[in-house]
This record gives sequence, structure tokens and C-alpha cells, in this order.
Amino acid sequence: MKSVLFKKRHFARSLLNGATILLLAFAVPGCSMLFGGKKVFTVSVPDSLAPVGDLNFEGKNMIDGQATTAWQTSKPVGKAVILQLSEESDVSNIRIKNGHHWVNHPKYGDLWTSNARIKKASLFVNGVYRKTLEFSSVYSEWDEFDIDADDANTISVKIESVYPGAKWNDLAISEIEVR
Ligand SMILES: [Ca+2]
Repeated sequence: MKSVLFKKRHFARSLLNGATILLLAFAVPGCSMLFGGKKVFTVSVPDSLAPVGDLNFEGKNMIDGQATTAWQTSKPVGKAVILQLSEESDVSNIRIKNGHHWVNHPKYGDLWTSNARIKKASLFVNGVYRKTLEFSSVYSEWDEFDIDADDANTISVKIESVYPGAKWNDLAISEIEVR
């Protein structure tokens, strides 16, 4: 009985230590080792495609860590996705899962091929034009671009042109990360 109690207490303490480390990771600004340098930000979009069945296409799908969820919009050219960093910080690069990366949906099949992807986009830091991003025409896990911006608060990706989808003209972005 004593040893069972000890094990339970030991387990509870381990859990507590794990939770403390996790809290510290969130509490310490610029704690890049624990986050792999990933910046925390919120995302805003001009509009989103209406849900289809159990699929929704909201902007937050770009920052949920899931390749199978995506933001989608029906008329993408000229629209901007705006990332608001949780704190002003130096940003070295941005990487994007361009298109809808659910390639074996049980009902709709390959959503990457069926939907549109970004071809070219303009990148703005704090509202100032920085560079043009040119995306791969073939499937790639990430399209990655250097930014090297100091004191960034907002990063905007304005869609200039698209690769058309095989079935639909809706543009999809599965994920965005900033470091
Ligand atoms: Ca996602």
C-alpha cells in the first residue's frame, strides 16, 4: 500500500514538473529552444468559404498545426492574410503549406490538386512592402522564404496570382509558421 501511494505521489509530482516546464515555456519571451524559434501570432483573413459538410475553412485553420485543415477563399487575388505577432520581434523567415494538404480525403479525394494554390504573393512587414514570394508549382511540404525583419509586429501575405485547382477555384492555405 505504501509503495502504491509513493508511486501515485511520484507520478503526480512528475506531472506537476511537466506542467511547470510547459508553463515556463509559455511565460518566458523569446524562449526559442523550447519552441524551435516559432513565433506566436493570431491570423486575420478578409473572408472564408462557407463550410462544406464537416469541413470548415476558417482562418484559424492556418495556425492549428494540422496539415489537413485549411483556410479557403473563393476570390483570392488581391486579398491579404495578416499575421499579428504576440509581441514585437525579429523575424527570420516564414513558411507556408500552400494549398489544402489533405491529399486523401475520404469523400473529396486529393484536396491539394483540386483547389487553387498561391503562385505569387507580396510580403509586407508592419505594412511596408518587403518582397515578392514565388511558390512552387508542384507539391511541397513547405514553401519557405527568408524575411530578416527587425521589430516586426505584423506580417501580411497579399495574394497576387494563383495556380488554378483541377476542380475548384477556391484557394487554400493549410498552415503558416514564422520564425
Ligand atoms: Ca491547418
